[in-house]
Amino acid sequence: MVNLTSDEKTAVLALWNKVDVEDCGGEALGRLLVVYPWTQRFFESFGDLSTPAAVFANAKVKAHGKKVLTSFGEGMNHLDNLKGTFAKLSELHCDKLHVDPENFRLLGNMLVVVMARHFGKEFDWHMHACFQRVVAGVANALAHKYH
Ligand code: HEG
Repeated sequence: MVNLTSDEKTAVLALWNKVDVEDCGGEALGRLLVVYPWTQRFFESFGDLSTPAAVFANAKVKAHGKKVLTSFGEGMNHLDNLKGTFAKLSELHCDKLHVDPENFRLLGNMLVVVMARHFGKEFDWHMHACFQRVVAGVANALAHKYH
C-alpha cells in the first residue's frame, strides 16, 4: 500500500510513463554501485566495476538496471497491492540471492536522484514527496517475505 490520493497516483504514473527504463535503470543501479560500493558484492559476475566510468559503461549493469526498473514499473501499476506484486521477488531476493533488504532502500534513493536529474523542475517538491512514498512502499514490499 502506498498512501497517495488518486490525483497523486495519476500524476506519479504520468511521470513514470515518460521514464526510459533502460536509461534510468542503468543509471540508478550504476549510482548504487558507485555511491555504495559494497553493493558490488552481489554483482561479481558483471565484470569491471572498478571505476565510475567502468560501472556506467558496463553492459551488464545497464541490462540488469533495465530488468529491475521494468519490474519496479509493474509495481507502479499495482500501488494498492505492492506486497502481493513483489511477494515472489521478495522470496527470491531473500532465499536465493541473499540481498540485505536495506539495499532496496538505497536503490530507491538512487532512483529518486535519477528522476530529479532527468525531469528537472517537473520533478517538483510534491512529485518528490509522492515518489519517496512509492520507493519506500516498493522497498517494504520487497522486504516483506524476509525471515
Ligand atoms: Mg534485484 C535479480 C527486481 C533491487 C540484486 N531483481 C532481479 C530480478 C528482478 C529484480 C526482476 C530478476 C529475477 C529473476 O531472474 O527471476 N531488484 C528488483 C527490484 C528491485 C531490486 C524491483 C528494487 C526496486 N536487486 C535489488 C537490489 C539488489 C538486487 C537493491 C542488490 C544490491 N537482483 C539482485 C541480484 C539479482 C537480481 C544479484 C540476480 C542477478 C542475476 O544473477 O542475473
